[in-house]
Amino acid sequence: MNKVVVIMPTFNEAKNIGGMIEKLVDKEFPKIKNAQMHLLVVNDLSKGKDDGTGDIVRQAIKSRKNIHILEDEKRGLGWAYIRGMKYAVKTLHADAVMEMDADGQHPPEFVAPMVQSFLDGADYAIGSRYIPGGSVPKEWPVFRRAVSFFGNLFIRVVLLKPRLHDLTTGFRLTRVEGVLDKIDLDKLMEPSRFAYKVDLLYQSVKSAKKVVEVPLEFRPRVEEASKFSTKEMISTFKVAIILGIKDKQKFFKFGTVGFIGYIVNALGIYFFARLGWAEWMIWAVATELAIISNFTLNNIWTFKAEKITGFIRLINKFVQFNLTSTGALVIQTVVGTLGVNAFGPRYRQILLPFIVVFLILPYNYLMYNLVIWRSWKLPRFFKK
Ligand SMILES: Nc1nc2c(ncn2[C@@H]2O[C@H](COP(=O)(O)OP(=O)(O)O)[C@@H](O)[C@H]2O)c(=O)[nH]1
Ligand SMILES: [Mg+2]
Repeated sequence: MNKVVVIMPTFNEAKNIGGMIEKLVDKEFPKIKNAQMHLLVVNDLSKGKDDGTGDIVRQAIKSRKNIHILEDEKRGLGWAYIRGMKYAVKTLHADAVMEMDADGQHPPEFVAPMVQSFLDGADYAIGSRYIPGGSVPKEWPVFRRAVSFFGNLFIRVVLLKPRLHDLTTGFRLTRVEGVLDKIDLDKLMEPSRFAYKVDLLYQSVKSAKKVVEVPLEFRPRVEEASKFSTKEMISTFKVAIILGIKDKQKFFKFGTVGFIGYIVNALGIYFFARLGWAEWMIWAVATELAIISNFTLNNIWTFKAEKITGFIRLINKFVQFNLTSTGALVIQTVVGTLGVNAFGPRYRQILLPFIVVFLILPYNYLMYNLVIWRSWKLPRFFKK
């Protein structure tokens, strides 16, 4: 049976944790029949002012087999999750982990649908406040709602993730195999802050084949005050912007490599013509040199994270690369010919940049990401 570990970070949550354990572990867990449910509390100690959250958990552990606790000096929310996730994978052998708050804002009855989506094949489930069925607390003033909504919208745009609606939620489920085990937790950005969420989401969505959003009714806090602050918000935006730029860096590299390919092509034509080669040979060899240059530079630079290695694989991929390049040739020839027929030969030079920018570049970028280096995952409906 699949094992799901709910990781719950706590920092002075003595007023909330007892009730949470009763509702989650005693009431909700037994309702989930087809997964083995565990709770892992990651408690950060508050020097001198600790409210005894850990003692309450240890008391609860005495009469229950599926609760665990990790306790340490306070290092921040991201670190708590990192420690928790490592422990859940290595020691508890979890098949999936969940992120969940201790303060009642994530109602325990919303755990079951998340687990169900995992059992139905989801690799990453996002507890979403901004899809039908989800909500933010009615008690929230307009300003707080606006900050949450627009903050989210901003991150959706910056990260180019318009299909996802809640990128800052703290209620999520991650499959270990193929998703969590692909992430280097020691290298998360801003691990001491709430901003860890954005990097973790970004990396998880990259590896997850099936991402689903499950409605979450986000509730007001039961007791005590939130630990979220303007500082946390700013660092969250910062992480989103850095990740967004990193994503576009790849496109910039792709463009640069394409430009170098163009220079190689032009130089080839120039030199081979001076050598007095047959016309078709000049073009064929110069074009192939550009293809070789594009393939090599993209492999070691643009797509270095997905670098193709090994002689046989390189040859295979290089043949594929030539085929997709032929596709570009066909597009350019067909659209160029049609365009000149429609508008007249005077438009030949004007058509070229349009064809390159609006058709060839997107086509190549798509092919490289989907077929050659496979850094994008196809959405499910393309698959059998
Ligand atoms: N272990 C640990 N837990 C934390 C820390 N900061 C916040 N938490 C816990 O993370 C959860 C979410 O924090 P909360 O203050 O409610 O943030 P909000 O829901 O965004 O307003 C709660 O269960 C907190 O107890 C921390 O530094 N360490
Ligand atoms: Mg909270």
